[in-house]
Amino acid sequence: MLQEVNEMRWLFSPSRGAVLLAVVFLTAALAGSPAYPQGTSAGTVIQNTSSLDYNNSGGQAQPTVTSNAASVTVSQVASTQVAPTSGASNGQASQIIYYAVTVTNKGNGADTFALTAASASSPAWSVAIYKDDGAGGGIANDGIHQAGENTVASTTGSIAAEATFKCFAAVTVPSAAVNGAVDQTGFTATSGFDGTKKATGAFSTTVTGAVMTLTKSVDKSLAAPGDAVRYTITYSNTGDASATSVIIRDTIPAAVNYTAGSVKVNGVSKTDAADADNVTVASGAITINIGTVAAGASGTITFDATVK
Ligand SMILES: [Ca+2]
Ligand SMILES: [Ca+2]
Repeated sequence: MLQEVNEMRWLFSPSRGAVLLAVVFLTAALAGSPAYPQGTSAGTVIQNTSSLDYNNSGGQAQPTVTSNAASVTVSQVASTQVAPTSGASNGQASQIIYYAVTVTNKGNGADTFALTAASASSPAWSVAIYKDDGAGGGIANDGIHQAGENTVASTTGSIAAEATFKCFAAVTVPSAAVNGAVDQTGFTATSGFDGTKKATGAFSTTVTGAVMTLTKSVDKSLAAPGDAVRYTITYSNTGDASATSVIIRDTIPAAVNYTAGSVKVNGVSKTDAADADNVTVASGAITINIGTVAAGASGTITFDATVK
């Protein structure tokens, strides 16, 4: 932890018009840029003496008279900063959104800040604060949440003036969240030295999600044995996020004979064999591996059969 102890002594001799400044730094600091708190560091003792020179009535210079030292000790002032102060993200049901937050000690002495975060939704969404500590093979203090970084943080721990603490407000979108719902989560860092000094951030999460629909039709409502029929399956993503790992399955009715090699996906013929074209027809069922369907996208599958 960065710690800095400064001792400053001022010697001022106005009669001579000379100013002597002696600054003694007793510093134990990490490598890199030094920490300069807002204002003089708490605990710094500022000492000031005066001196006087004179001659006696006979004109002989007399020894310099030095005053006592007047001392002022700098008191601690608490202050903190949360950055960013706002953020927004989309999230899908059951997804956890991680908002990176940096808390900075803007006071002039070491301080410990209590951290809280809460959802304003009713019922409230689940919110946690995790350290950006590199746990589980992650990278510490990079502002990116890696999978193992799940160490709960209730305070920053003691941090020096101008030092920072990095963490995440982790907002869980409820599994039953409805598309378009918006949650506001507030983050607060409160000084342990002076509880009236706090800083806040506000994070807005909008629920998005994939919504898949599936319709099916056949080109004849009345067909005699031996008649050919064509089935059409239409899939669509009416949501506002991509659907992934989409698989469509169709069990061929027992009263029809499937026409071998008749499956088309968006007009492109597919083989019945289990191969790289993502369509397989086996054991009386058609399996189509669609993969990802973007928001607003749709597609059509057709296959032919003959009524037994
Ligand atoms: Ca990280
Ligand atoms: Ca195939």
